[in-house]
Amino acid sequence: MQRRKFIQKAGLSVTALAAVPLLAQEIKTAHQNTHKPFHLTAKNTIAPLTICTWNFHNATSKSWEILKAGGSALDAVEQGVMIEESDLSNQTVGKGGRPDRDGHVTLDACIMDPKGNCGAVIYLKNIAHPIQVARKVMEETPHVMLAGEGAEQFAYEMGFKKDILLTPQSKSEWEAWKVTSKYSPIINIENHDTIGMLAIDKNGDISGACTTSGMAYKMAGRVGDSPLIGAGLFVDNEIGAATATGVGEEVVKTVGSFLIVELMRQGMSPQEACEEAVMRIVKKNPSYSDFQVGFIALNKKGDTGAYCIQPGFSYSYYASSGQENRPATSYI
Ligand code: SD4
Repeated sequence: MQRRKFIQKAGLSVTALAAVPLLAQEIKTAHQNTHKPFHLTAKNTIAPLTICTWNFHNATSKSWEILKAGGSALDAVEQGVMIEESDLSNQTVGKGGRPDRDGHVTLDACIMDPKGNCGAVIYLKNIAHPIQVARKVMEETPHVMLAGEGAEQFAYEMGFKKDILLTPQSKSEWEAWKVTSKYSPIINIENHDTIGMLAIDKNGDISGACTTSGMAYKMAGRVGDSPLIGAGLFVDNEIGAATATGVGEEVVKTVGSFLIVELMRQGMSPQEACEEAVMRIVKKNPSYSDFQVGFIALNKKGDTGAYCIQPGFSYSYYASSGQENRPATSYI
């Protein structure tokens, strides 16, 4: 009712508003009511809880270990995703990631805490744990994002060691690609491994992290959604959080993770919100059947959801009920 009233009255011209201060006050009140923080009741809340994109059970195991011991959601997501950053067989995250088309491994990551603070690194070379650097950007600088050489320089100043990120496996695959393949921005739908992780700690506080080497054989300098707050990851401690995997360009165009959190604010469940975010992409892009995008989300109560374009996406879930690989439903 309040909302309808606000919409009707918002249709009045600015001059009319200025001339009727009482009405302006009413609108302000209605606006405040409409945007009243949406608090989910603590009743039936599942916490602690951790989820991540794909079946990265080692990552949720690590994250759960921290949460179970009473650790913060922020530590849980940072250390959880670091498991994948260290895993050389994961060719979409950290060391061992596939390079760009010029043979350089460039990493993107971001992290967000319950207070809404965030940090990100973009196009970071030679550092094995971009998520840790992202956290340092959040905690040790007045900025939220550092890119390229500046990010690398900052990492060395923070004590990180230079590392060679291109493994023999990724190097030989890249060399084969140079001979047989041409550049295509479409990720093979079977070939996604970016990790986005969300967690709620015992205090009910939410954090998130996302880390990737991005699209294989991308153009030099290309940045996807994963380090962009709002696109690859968004956390609002009053509402919930969301994160993405898949073709970053599509996620950026719809500001997918922010969209999901806002839809949850308006009353959607995490599942409904993920579905709506995928639908926005599908509606805008007629070639949706050629690429994958998947979202996962949780709300303050600990309800979770996931949705994607192509079949085959799942997420790892860990709460006091145990660890599960939960398959996501898909548009196709
Ligand atoms: C990107 N979203 O850079 C990432 C890629 C990805 O699984 O998610 N791969 O566009």
